[in-house]
Amino acid sequence: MTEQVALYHWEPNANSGKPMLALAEKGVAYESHYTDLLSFDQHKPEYLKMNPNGTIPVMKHGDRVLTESTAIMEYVNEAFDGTALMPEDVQARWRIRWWMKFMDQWLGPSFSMLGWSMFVGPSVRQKDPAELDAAIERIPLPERRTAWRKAISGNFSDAEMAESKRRVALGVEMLEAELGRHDYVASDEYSLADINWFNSTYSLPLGQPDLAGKDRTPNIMRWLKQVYHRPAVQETWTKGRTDLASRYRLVMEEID
Ligand SMILES: N[C@@H](CCC(=O)N[C@@H](CS)C(=O)NCC(=O)O)C(=O)O
Repeated sequence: MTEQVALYHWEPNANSGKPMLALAEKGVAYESHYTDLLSFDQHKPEYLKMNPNGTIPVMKHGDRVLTESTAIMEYVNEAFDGTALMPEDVQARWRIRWWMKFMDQWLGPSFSMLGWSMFVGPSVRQKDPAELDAAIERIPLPERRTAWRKAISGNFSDAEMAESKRRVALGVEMLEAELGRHDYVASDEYSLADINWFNSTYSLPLGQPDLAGKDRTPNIMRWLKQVYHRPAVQETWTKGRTDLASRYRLVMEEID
């Protein structure tokens, strides 16, 4: 009997979107557990039993509990049949891992800081302050407690914000150049690197029009259009419940 897959995810972006898109590309049916980051579902005791770090996503496959979004994508690609999301060529595989590592370690946290200051903080700020304090106290990782406090109070420092903007601008430049060399990120085939990067860059033309758009970054716009049109991407975005899903639809209209 095939083992069941269950995915605990938030919106189909950033980290949650990685296993969602990988599973959809492979045609693997999964039990979807929407885990509402804005209601702090990821810090509830039943969730912490699966992932003591209190971060999303978590995937269960049979009795295996898997964490770390990029590592989960690699697992999905290897554990299931269907479209290969890594090419055969060994150098291309290295390049894909290079690009994913760069995003996860260096650039992703900057995209995240901008997203948290513009979307996550403002979305929860109006909740009762005592309730918010208690919710923050339940967060297991001290660095996530700090991020939540800063997002809620709008207290990311000017220096932190400037550094995040610098990194994002550099990342966009690198992506534009890379997509001039290859059809997709790191290779000429759609791969895990595209999923990884798309999840942080899908709304660039809307959120950062000074950095990305038809005139400034034609390669990124061509790539975004290709990725937006993938059935797996469209199907996955029907699972979005917040304003991020409306942003996805707006960009889709703009690039068509
Ligand atoms: N390295 C982890 C990071 C996971 C992560 O930080 N996820 C964010 C959402 S994109 C989260 O759960 N934040 C909730 C919180 O900090 O409370 C992964 O890639 O899975």
